[in-house]
Amino acid sequence: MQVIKSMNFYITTPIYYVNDSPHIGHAYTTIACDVMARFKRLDGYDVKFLTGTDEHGQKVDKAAKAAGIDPQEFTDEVSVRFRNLVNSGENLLNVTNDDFVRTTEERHKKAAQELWTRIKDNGHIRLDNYGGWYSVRDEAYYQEAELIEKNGQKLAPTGAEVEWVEEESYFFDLSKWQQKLLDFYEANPDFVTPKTRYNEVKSFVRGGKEFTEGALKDLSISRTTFDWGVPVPGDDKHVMYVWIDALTNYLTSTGFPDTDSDSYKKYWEDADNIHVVGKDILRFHAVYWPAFLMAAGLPLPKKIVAHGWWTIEGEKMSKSLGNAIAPKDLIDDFGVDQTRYFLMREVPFGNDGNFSRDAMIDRINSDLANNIGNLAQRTLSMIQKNCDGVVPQCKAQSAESSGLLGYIKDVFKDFDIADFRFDLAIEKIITASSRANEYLDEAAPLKLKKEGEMKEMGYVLYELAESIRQIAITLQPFTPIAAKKILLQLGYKEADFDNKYGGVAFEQLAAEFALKPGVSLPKPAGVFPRFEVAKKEAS
Ligand code: ME8
Repeated sequence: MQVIKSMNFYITTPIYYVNDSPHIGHAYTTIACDVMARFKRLDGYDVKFLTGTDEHGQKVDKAAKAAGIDPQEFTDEVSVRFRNLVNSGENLLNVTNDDFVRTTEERHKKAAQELWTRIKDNGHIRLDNYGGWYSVRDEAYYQEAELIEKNGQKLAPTGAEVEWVEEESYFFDLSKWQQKLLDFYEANPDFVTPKTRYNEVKSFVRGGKEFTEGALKDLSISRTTFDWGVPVPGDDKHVMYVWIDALTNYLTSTGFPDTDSDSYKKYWEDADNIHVVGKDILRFHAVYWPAFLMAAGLPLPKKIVAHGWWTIEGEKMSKSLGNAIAPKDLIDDFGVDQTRYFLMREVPFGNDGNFSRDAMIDRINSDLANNIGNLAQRTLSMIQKNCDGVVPQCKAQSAESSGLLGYIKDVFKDFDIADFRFDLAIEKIITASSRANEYLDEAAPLKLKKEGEMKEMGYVLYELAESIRQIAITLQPFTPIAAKKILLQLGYKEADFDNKYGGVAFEQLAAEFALKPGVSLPKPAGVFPRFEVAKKEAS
């Protein structure tokens, strides 16, 4: 039996800007974090999962002005769209976040001001004048040398428009952290995942292949030309740069600045704390954030995980193409479990991915309906019809290490999502299910029945039902609704899900928790319907 761990696990999504409507890219990060959070709970960890909205800065201020309303009213309205994706609203994505932080909340302003004060008190902030390029879309400063020219216009390397900004500004002495950051990366080679991104970050801080002193410039961290932000402590003329404000959200939710609180100790000081982000914002998380924290004398997160970018039917998502897909549309069309499954299955985490309806329909039908769904439906209805709806007897060694169950035991040995490779964990589940389907065909329980081999038939059905139990346990983080339905059809009760694990814990994969012969099962019902293209697409 697996030993229950007492480790704390804290996982966060980026906090999303409220100037945009949620799309598949936001849903992807949030679902990935949820799958990991559920996985860790089922594995015995004490988990905290945080998401939220980034509500300050010039970009949001401009969007509010364009809508003709006060920024607070604007953010109150639009942050609901993001809240409705998660557990703090309608929960369209069926996720299990424990908190939702909005940067306009008092608790957050307090945390951001405290972080600023600590950095300032440690001598790392000074007042000066800033003159340079700023992109509102990226909420980022760029050096002249980084800019690209297109049709005579200067643009950020991301293609965003830039404007020349000159104002009094507070500066963070980022240039002084170059060597300390490099030492830190060297000592913590797993700080950034995947490895290619780790190398990218190191190279950025080094200033290229060879170490270039001064590659990191001091960072302007306050603005005076608008006021939609957290006021700088002791100087109300300035608001904080939106990124120093936003990054602090990860501390806010742990109770910071109350560093004596249990939750701060548990989830910031003594946790495996991980920030999951898209590759677009890796630099902020893997360079600025550790430097801010070191300067404030606070512990650093354990890991930054960067994922790739989704395109839609081969095209970049963009406002001008109008091709962004709203998570709600996907869920309405395909179902929430199916959407979660597809996004986690389709790309190796870290790589870019492409969404296409055809690929989605193919996955739903081949993996979920024809493979897992069919296995459960065929097996459970045979038990219903031929075994009086009661778990049949097993061979003495069935739950041990022979035949189908031996094979499945090997597949699920040390079941894990290593390096955020959701696709590989799912592959194991599909391998187990495919083998069970083959066994069903080979062992042909109905043929055994015809031949009067009722006992043998029972043995085969027992092995299949027990395999399905293990498949459903491992499916829980990915497709929680269907996995639970299957487990209920195998005799589990509601109370088995309402516990600290959030479901049937992975320790129950062990043989000692195998199905008990004689237990009566409810009538089965299909859990993964086929997606009928003609019917749906025509409507
Ligand atoms: O950057 N593919 O917020 P944001 C995959 N507020 N993921 C995508 C995506 C795509 N096409 N588009 C967006 C911000 N994302 C800041 C973060 S954190 C302290 C502050 C996801 O609303 C991805 O996770 O622009 C990306 O990092 C995030 O949305 C950016 O969200």
